[in-house]
Amino acid sequence: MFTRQDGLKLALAATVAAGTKPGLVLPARAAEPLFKVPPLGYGYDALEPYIDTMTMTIHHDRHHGAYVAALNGLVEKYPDLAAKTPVELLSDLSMVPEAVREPVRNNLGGHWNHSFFWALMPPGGAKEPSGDLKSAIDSSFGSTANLTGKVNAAGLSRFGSGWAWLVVDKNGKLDVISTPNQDTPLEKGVQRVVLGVDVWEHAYYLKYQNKRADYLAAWWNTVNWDRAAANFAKPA
Ligand code: MN3
Repeated sequence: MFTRQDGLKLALAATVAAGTKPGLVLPARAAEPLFKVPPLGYGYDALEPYIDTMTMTIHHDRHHGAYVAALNGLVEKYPDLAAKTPVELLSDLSMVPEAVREPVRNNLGGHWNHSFFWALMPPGGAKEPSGDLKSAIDSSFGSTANLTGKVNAAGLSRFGSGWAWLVVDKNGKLDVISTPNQDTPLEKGVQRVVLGVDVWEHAYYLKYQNKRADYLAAWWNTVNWDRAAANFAKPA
């Protein structure tokens, strides 16, 4: 979804549109915004009854949409940002000018996190892990049930807003981590992000209100383990 090639292409397009080198002057307003909310690829109602249609609609169109709108505003002011891919920027936020580092962390992070999240949940895939991923889960956690318990605990103990993740850490081992706000696991130097769950209240409040544990328990029914296996097999 965010390949280096895409980033370069986009940067080149922005440069051509501006008719000059990136960063020297503000580019002309592009006809097409650089960042877009990716289509879900399935219906807003496809994850019923686990995630309700209204939540999916508002979450995807408005919440994710707001991160993307803010991000496009940032890139308009700082066109050099477009020279790097989202993964490159989020993996090393020190390369982002300090004046916009926090908004980039929040809005590019929000864009990356949500794009990852939607792509993890298309209906119809495997309902449980198998193959290499299953072996790695058993080796690291003992069982899939132990893994889900650990992810749920990470999500429940995240005070306020954030995410819980299953990652392949910098040493190549599976690990469960949590990030606050829209921080991504990429800045932890992980090799791969296998799965993740949004525990912001906006992800569940309409249906589950304050019962984050009930949301997390239901959420596992939406995980497409074929997607998780593909994430496990390739870098973020
Ligand atoms: Mn969210």
